[in-house]
Amino acid sequence: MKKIVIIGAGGHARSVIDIFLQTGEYQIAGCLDPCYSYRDKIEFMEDIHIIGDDSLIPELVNTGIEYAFVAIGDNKLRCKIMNKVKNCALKVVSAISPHAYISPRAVIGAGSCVMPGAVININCKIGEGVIINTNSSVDHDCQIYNYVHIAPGTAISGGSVINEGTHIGTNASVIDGICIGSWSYVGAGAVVVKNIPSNVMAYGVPAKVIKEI
Ligand code: JB2
Repeated sequence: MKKIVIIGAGGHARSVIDIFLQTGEYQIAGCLDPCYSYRDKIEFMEDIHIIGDDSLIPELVNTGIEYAFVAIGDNKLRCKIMNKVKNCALKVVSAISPHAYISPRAVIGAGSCVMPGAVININCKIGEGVIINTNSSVDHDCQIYNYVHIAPGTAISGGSVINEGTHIGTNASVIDGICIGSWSYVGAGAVVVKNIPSNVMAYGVPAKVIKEI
């Protein structure tokens, strides 16, 4: 069976492992997490252990592990670690819940995860290292760039574009045809009815830019 390492051992890793255990496609060889440095082979969940920290990444291919998934919620950190993993011989895969709906005409990049209850509709392009979280929806013709996080319950309406690294908070709504810049942060429950630039924090109903970040 194909062996996979999970990078990170927090709440997000637990959710991603739950998907891999359901799909049965990979054997989980363990997790990498910095907390390994001060404890030994920690049991993380159900016979899955923390087997080391990120210094192990370059050596893993020599131990028969070919695949990796970076399961860290923080967009910047996920981007940084995914770039490190790509420079080694590990293949980055996606984690798609069997309880998500994904149009056969949508495209999903490597290292992205789609959680239970999520809907990705026709002609959507989802980049690499993206999180489409529980019960969120991305309607037709949207473009979601690399390292974006669409948090639980969020609705992105048709033809919208969310640029690299942006976080759309829990239960936010984005009307159709909106463009949100890169590395911005849209707060929980926001209702986005106008374009939002890059590197800002915006929230409220309707969403307003509060500050640059
Ligand atoms: O450089 C690192 C590193 N920095 C922190 N490399 C590796 N391999 N792991 C790192 N970590 C580890 O990520 C921490 O030691 C910790 O074990 C884990 C982060 O766990 P936490 O539960 O705090 O966050 P998360 O990223 O698993 O989940 C967040 O994002 C999800 C999408 C939370 O906000 C969740 O609520 C959310 N669902």
